[in-house]
Order: sequence, then structure tokens, then C-alpha cells
Amino acid sequence: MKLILAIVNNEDSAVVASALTKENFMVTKLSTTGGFLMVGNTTFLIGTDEKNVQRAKDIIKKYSNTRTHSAPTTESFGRGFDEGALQHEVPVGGATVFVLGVDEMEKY
Ligand code: 2BA
Repeated sequence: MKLILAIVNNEDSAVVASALTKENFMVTKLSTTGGFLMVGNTTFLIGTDEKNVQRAKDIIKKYSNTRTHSAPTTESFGRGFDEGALQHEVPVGGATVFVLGVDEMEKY
């Protein structure tokens, strides 16, 4: 048994969730926040047999797009988001995926 943790852009999360569910994966969707941009993203928890991990990763990859996000530079910190604040573009995603071993899973 494996636990897949997949961090996905909010804009892709509905289509990723629905594609996984359609392929019979059990999915829990958490609202999370990236520590760098401090912008909302979605973390999926997917418990599945090891033989299904690659299929889940393929689905996540297929529906997760890379985007750029505007972020304040360190020189702008403390100046707020006024028009003089310096911005730079940061690439975000597709998805960041972790695969963890699971010792036990029980349902009561
Ligand atoms: P954030 O932490 O908000 O990061 C957004 C994007 O900013 C990252 O995209 C990366 O391009 C850049 N970035 C993050 N930390 C940086 C740093 N210390 N210096 C310079 N640039 C930095 P992604 O790598 O695609 O990550 C998207 C989101 O996935 C992250 O949002 C975070 O929520 C999560 N994530 C990515 N790698 C992770 C890891 N190793 N552990 C835990 N969460 C991770």
C-alpha cells in the first residue's frame, strides 16, 4: 500500500479530482497554502496499491499545468503591494508528487 501526496494548482484541482475518481481512485482533497508564494493550492491524499501508483501519477501529470505567478522580490518586502513594489515571475507546477510507504490502513 502506498500514499500519494500530490500538490496541485487550485485551477487544476477539480479536473484532477474528477479524473482520479473516474478511474476508481479514492481521493481526499485538502486546501493548502504554498509556503513561498503564500497562495492557495490543493493537496490530494490518495491511498492505493503499489501497482496503481504509476497510473495515478500519469493522471495527475496529464491534468496539471505549469504556470507562472507574480511574486514580490526580496527588495520589495515591507513595502506592501503598492505600484512601486518590484515583482518577478515564478514558475509553479504542474504538480509536486510524493509517494510514501504505508504500514497499515484500516477502516472502521
Ligand atoms: P510555493 O511554496 O508557494 O512555491 C511556489 C513556486 O515558487 C514553486 O513552484 C517554485 O517554483 C518557487 N519556489 C518555492 N520555494 C522557493 C524558494 N525557496 N526559492 C525560490 N523559489 C521557490 P513548485 O516547485 O511547482 O511548487 C508548487 C507548490 O508545491 C509549492 O508552493 C509548495 O506548496 C509545494 N511544494 C513544492 N515542493 C515542495 C517540497 N519539497 N516540500 C513541500 N511542498 C512542496
